[in-house]
Amino acid sequence: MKIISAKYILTCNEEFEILENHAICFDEKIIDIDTLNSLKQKYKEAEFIELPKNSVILPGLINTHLHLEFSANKTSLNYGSFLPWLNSVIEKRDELLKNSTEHIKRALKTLQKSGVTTFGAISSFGEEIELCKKSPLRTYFFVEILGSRPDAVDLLFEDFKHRLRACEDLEDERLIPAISIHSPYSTHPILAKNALDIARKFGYVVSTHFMESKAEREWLDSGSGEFCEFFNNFNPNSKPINSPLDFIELFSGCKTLFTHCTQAKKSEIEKIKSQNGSITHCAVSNRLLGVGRLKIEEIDESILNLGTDGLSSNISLNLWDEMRMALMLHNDIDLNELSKKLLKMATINGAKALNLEAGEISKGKFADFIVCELDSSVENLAQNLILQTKFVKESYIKGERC
Ligand code: MCF
Ligand code: FE
Repeated sequence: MKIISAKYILTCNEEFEILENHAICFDEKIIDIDTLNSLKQKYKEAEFIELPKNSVILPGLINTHLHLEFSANKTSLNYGSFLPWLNSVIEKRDELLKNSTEHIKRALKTLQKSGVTTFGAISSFGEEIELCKKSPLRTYFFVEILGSRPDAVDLLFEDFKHRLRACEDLEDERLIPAISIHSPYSTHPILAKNALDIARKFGYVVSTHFMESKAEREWLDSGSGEFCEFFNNFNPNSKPINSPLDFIELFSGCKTLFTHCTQAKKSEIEKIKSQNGSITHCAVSNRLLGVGRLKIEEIDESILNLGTDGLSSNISLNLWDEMRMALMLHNDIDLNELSKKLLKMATINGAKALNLEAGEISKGKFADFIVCELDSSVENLAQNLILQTKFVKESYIKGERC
């Protein structure tokens, strides 16, 4: 049992309470929160961790959506518009995957140093699983399934189950199997249904890319737009395989993170919410792929969480960089209000979306927290943390320093 105290504790709870000159008593979980004196009185045998005077404790950050596999990318892919990007991914994929090990290791280090304690890795091929297993961070390993040809469904499903089994074999508290249905334009509903049956049976969390681009909107609504040419290259007379609302319905009963949603309609967002799902916002990725800004001010804050997406559509996997960029991108929202909202998206809301008992400094939650050093008034703490933090001083996961 340990006690740690700080000038400020940003609880990131629903009310966004900030405690001044308080301390936390913890083992694997948070046992108690009070003034240092009362905790020392109450838990006499606990070891005391002394921090510098200007320390701030907050929950470990949660990056709910990234693709480690494409970590080798710097300048290989085309940015600015979705279809040219997608075509460049298909063209450069093998090259990017070939020598990615060192890049993935570096990416995992960045996550750790920046204060991420949990992340969601979307995995198309599964090669990065051993590196995730070695990392001290909690990984939700989203085994991805995709493919639109009905005649390939059986083969693709077998391959998916094989990759999922490999993940299940390594499962422990820090490597959690999860499922990713790539998107409504790329995944046949039978394939999606089969994978989602497994998710429901084992209670796996699910992630999907949804309504990311105008091209996706036009294709799913009317079989028109840029995806028409894209699919006709593979198969003349292609038609969309999912309708947006039916696609969302497939996920009912599964805890699902719908990523991007930049082109989603109000009715679709309402349906996601009514199914207890959440929306993952990837601000930089959306900007780089030219898919429009997610109007976060129009969406219920509690269903929003934050991801960086991969280095295939970002220049950094550091969630502080992402929050800084999001502050600039959503330039009509009050700076301090947006700062608080982003910090909640990156902590408590990420945890809720992943069904994880963490993401806030509250009794009974896992002792996953980080320590930053910052001189700031309490009023501007949220915005100053985002503006000034690149790396954190310390990270604790399940009460252990890493
Ligand atoms: O989230 C971004 C943009 N939207 C869709 N897919 C991806 C993103 N970053 C990487 N991807 C991957 C996806 O997992 O790119 C491939 C899939 O493996 C595109 S489908 C050929
Ligand atoms: Fe993605």
